[in-house]
Amino acid sequence: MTNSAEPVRFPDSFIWGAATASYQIEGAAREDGRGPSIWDTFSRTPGKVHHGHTGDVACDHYHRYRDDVALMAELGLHTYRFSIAWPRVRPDGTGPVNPYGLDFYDRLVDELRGHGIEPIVTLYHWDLPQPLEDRGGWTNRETAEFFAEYARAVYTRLGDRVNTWTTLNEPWCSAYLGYGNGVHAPGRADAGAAFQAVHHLLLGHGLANQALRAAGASTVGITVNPVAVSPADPHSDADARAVHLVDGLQNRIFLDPLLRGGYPADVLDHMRRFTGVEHIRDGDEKIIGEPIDLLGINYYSPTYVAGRDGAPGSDAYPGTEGVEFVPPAPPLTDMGWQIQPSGMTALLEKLGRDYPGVPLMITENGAAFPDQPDAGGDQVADTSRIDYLDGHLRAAHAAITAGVDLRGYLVWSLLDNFEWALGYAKRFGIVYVDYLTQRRVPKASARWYQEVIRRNGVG
Ligand code: IFM
Repeated sequence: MTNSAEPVRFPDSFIWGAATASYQIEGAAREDGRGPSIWDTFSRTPGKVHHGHTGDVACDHYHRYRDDVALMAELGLHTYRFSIAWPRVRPDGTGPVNPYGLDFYDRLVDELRGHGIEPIVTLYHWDLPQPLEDRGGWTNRETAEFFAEYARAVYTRLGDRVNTWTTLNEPWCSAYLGYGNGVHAPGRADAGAAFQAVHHLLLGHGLANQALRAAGASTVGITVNPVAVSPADPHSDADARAVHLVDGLQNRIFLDPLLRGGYPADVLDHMRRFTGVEHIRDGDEKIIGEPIDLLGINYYSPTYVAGRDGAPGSDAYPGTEGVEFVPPAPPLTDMGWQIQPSGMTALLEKLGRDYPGVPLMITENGAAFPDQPDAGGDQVADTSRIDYLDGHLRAAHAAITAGVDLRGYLVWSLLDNFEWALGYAKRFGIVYVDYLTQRRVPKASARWYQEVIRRNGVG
C-alpha cells in the first residue's frame, strides 16, 4: 500500500481533471449525420475486437452528457478532456461540415462551462473518417491537410469557449498499432506504412497547430505516450543499444521533430529499412516543430528491454529483432501492465531535461481492474485503483519537487468505456458503467479523487 505515506500538496494553480474519448463513450454512431469511422469498420470486422463489441452505444454519453457533466461537477473536476469525432463534423472527411455534429459539442461545452468546468479538446483520438482511410488514411499526405481543415472548422464553432486545444492523442498508437501491426483500426500490418503514418500524423499536428493559431487559439498542444525505457541490465552494452532503439521508435521519433526541429538521424536510418523517406518533404519538419504551449503526457507503465541475439522483438516496434521486451513484473493491472509509479517520475524528469521549456500535463493516467459492484449495486470498492492513483500522484508530485513544470493531472478515465480491441472487457473508469442499463455508479476511487481535488493533494 502506498497511500499510508506522508501527505503531499500540489501548487495552488494545479489543474485536476478527467479524460475520455469520443468513440470510447459517445455511442450514437449513426445519429445527426455522423459518418463511419475506421473504428466502426474495424469493430465490425470479425475477430478484431473482443466478442465483436462496437462503439455503437458505448456509454451513450451523446444522450447522457448532461448527467455526466453533473457528475463531473459533483466530483469537483476543474477540467474535462474529451475528443471530437471527426466523422461527426466532416462525415466524408473532405466535403461539407455537418452542423448537427458540431451542435453536440457546442451543447457539451456550454454544459461544462455552465458547471465551471474548463473544456480541453482533443481533435483526433483515433476515429478517422472511413472515406479518408479509403484514400490511404494516414499514409496519404492529404489526410494531414484535411485534418487542418477540420481543426479550423471546429475552432470556428467552439473557439470562443475552448481555450486549450490538443491536436492528436498518442500518434504512436495510431501509426504503429493502426498501420504497423494491425491490432487497432484500420488494421493494416505494414511497417513502411506505419512510418509514413508517423510523419503524416505529425504533419497533421503541425498544420492544425498553424490553422488554430491563425484562427486565434491561445493554447495549442499535442498528447503523446512516451515511455521510460530502461535496460534489463544497466551494465550491459547490448541492453543500452536496445534502449536507444526502442526510445527512438517510441519517444524521439515524435518528440525530436516536435521540440528539437527534426527527426534524429538514427531514427531516419531505421525508417529507411522499411520505406523511402521522400514523403518527408523540405519544410515539413519546420511546420511540425512550430512552438506548442503544452505537451500532454499519457503514462501508464514502464518498459524494460534487453539486447539478445535471436530475440524476435515486438511487432509494435518495427525492426526490433534482437530486442527482448522483458515481461512486465508484478504488480500488474488487469491490462497486464506493470505498476511502477517511480517510472512516471523518471519519465517526467527526463522529459524536463531533454525537452526543456514546454509545460507538461499528465493528460492520462489510470488503471484497469476487474471491478464489480457489491450485492446492492451501489458500491464499487476499487482499492487497487486508489492505490495506483495515489502512487502515481505522489510520483507526479516528486517530479514537480524536482523542478518539472507539470501543470495538471487528468485521470483516465471518467467512465468505464470501450477499450479498443479489448471492447468492454477492461474497466478504467473511476465511475462504473452498467452497460445494460447505462447506470453510472461512482466507484470508491471517484470519491477518493473528489477528496484529492478538494485537498489539492493526497494523504
Ligand atoms: O483507453 C486508452 C486511451 O484511449 C488512450 N490511452 C490509453 C488508454 C488505456 O489503454
